[in-house]
Amino acid sequence: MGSRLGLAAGLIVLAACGSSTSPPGGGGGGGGGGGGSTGGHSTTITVANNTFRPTPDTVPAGDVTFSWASGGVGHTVSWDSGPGTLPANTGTVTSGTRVFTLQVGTYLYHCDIHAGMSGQIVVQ
Ligand SMILES: [Cu+2]
Repeated sequence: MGSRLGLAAGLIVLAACGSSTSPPGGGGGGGGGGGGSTGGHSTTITVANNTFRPTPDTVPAGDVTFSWASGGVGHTVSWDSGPGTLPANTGTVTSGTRVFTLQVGTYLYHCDIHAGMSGQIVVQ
């Protein structure tokens, strides 16, 4: 009997845990809102140490912002392939943002400094 009560209590705890869904992510850019601008496509890709996030990423055609969050460590965004004329490479950047206007297609890019630091953007 006692064990049966214990089991029931355990189930209740489990259910309580499962129902508390914490929102993923957080942090990051402040969402726009207001103004109701149509077609204001904007996506931010974070350049951290040895990784681009998120990658691969699927975005609407338009501006994509790369935001450096690497603590002053330099990284580049160097384009490997994509539709049309590729955007200019950034050279070494340590902070701030760079904005690229991308057209529909798949872009591949990498960091010149760190082997294996690469990314993909699918523009739809
Ligand atoms: Cu890098």
